[in-house]
Amino acid sequence: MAEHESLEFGKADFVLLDNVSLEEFLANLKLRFEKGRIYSYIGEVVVSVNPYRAMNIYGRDTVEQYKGRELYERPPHLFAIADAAYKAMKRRNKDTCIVISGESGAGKTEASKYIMQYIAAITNPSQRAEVERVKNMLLKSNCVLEAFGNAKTNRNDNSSRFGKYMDINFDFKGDPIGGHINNYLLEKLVKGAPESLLRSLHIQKDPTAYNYIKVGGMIKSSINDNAEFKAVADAMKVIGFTTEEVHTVYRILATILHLGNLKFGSDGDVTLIENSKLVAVLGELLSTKEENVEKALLYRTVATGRDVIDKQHTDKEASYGRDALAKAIYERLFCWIVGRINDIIEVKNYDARVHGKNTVIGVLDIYGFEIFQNNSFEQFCINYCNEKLQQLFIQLVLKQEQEEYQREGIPWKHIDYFNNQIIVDLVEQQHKGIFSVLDEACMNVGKVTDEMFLQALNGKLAKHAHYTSRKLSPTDKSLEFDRDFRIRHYAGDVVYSVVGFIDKNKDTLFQDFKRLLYNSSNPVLKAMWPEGKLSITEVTKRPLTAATLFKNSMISLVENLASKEPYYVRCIKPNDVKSPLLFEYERCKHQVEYLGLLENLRVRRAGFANRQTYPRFLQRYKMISEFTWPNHDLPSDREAVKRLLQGCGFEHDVAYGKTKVFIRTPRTIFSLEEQRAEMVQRIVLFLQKVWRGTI
Ligand code: AD9
Ligand code: MG
Repeated sequence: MAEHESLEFGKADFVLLDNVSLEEFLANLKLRFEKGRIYSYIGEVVVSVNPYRAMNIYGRDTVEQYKGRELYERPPHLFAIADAAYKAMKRRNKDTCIVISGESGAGKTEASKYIMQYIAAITNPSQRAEVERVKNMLLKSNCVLEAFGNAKTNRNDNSSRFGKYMDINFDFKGDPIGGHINNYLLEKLVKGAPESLLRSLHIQKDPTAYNYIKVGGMIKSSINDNAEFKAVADAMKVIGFTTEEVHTVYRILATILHLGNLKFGSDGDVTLIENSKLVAVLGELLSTKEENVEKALLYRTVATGRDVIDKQHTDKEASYGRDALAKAIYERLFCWIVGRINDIIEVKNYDARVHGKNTVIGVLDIYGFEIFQNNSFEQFCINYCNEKLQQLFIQLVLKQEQEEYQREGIPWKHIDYFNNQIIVDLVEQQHKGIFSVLDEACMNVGKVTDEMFLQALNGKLAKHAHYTSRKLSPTDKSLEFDRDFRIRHYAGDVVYSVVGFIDKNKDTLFQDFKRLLYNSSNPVLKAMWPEGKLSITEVTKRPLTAATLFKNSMISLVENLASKEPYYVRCIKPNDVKSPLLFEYERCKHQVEYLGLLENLRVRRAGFANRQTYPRFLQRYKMISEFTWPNHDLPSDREAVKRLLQGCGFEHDVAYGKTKVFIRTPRTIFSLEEQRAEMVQRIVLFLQKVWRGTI
């Protein structure tokens, strides 16, 4: 329970509510939001409501207040959870992670930045230059990644279009020594993507001169382009990008803009480029010959038996190829930037044999659950990712917790919750899952259409409780025949349009483009396209599909998180109009429901904050009781622990399982820790006296 807060701000920890009901939960959340208390706890889970205004709660003085404190000693704050994760890592030498979830615009990315900032602020007390350097890199890398990976959407002006998981590595002293970033599925929509950055290139003053910016349709945004651009340029320099690399980045961005303006037409049987002057510009930007650019745009080299022939595109194919190229270039650029940042921030010169194990805090900031007017393959992947994370949360917080009480024979009334495994399976299961059906459709290049893919889904999933389509529910007018299917996600129903699923899932970039870019005389560009060195006859192997790559990366992400001690931040978006005053009740209620916060609270209220095996407990605390110090003569460790806790007056706050003791409130642990520290001090003083011969 968090102290130092008056009740006029509501209950700082939902555990203290008089009744666990949705109404009480929301009333408390609303009251706190209105009083400017944007953070609350459910035990150790932080619930955060986006304030949509600058809060004066992240400064140096606040950092000092939270540094080294226990969670319940101060009002709820992100800093407290960051400190808890940091302490757990330091004290127990354990890898920890902070998982931030919530829907688009709920405040995840901001939260991840405050957490990073806190960790940077509390580490390196001895001001080692190397640690300062690493910290600076970690913070700066964020700015660069956001510039390239975020976009304005109608839900968030600065929406992350990629998922990010960042590991921060620490040395034995707890100072950061490096890091690593994993990025997940950058939404390859050039439209609207790095708009502010593209515009800042000043190729032509009027941004509407570029088709790719125009399709984005959101020229106005709240972000200050020039300042932003300069910040990014500076950050890249600080991180260690060379001048040549930075120039290449600009050239690539300019290339993308120009590509968007290329027009194809036909003259009889011949496809041609109408504004051919642009081809020369592209050749120059890509450090390659103009005629090679033209050829790659208009022709495709195909191997037929032993012959290799150039096949001309139709103008439609050529336009398609152009867009695919622009997206692919952008995605490559982004992955290359992440790779470069990783090269620079990775842990160097750390010898575990000399310095001990290096430990990790992972911070996951991944796109939130999304429902747009029009939902496509990207939303499908994003929402699948959220199902995976919800499953992990269920596994760790709800399921394992309850199973452990059962195993240990602690009296426990089971708490019901919706297990979303069935939806995870619907997407990822071998053979029957949606990804498998999609991959199968993509095997038959050119023959299977999006509609046929939908028919295949209808055939396979007709009976699935979480899947439907117009064919399966003919009366449902909100679904279009041959286009839509609906998934009942844990967070709500989403209708997806199959249009584009097949194209987006395949690696559709013509090999000719890869060769073109690999043969660039710009070494940075060349390095981005290593597979372009394969000759035409070598490229028969089918690349993995986007769905398979994404599924694999999600599975390994979840494995990685599950191996660490998790801390959770659950973000809530109070309204859709970015208002600091509005708490839209129904919207918030929906989020509280699907985030499973009530179940979380029920388990927490019935549960125990801490558990330890009897021997481990004794090892740590035996010095505080005359019955156990230096050794006990009771029949079992279990009895000894009982005796110790009775002696301290904590009997009411604990339960004795088969192998572990369970402690209900953190306060008890804190008190045990204090007594221990006091005893250790006394013992040390005593021993010093013995050594000096004064006793
Ligand atoms: V998305 O899934 O990437 O589209 P996020 O990451 O959940 O989304 P983000 O952190 O970008 O949302 O927050 C959206 C906006 O809310 C920010 O740009 C801020 O204007 C605002 N925000 C969020 N958290 C805070 C905060 N702690 N203090 C002030 C905030 N403003
Ligand atoms: Mg974000």
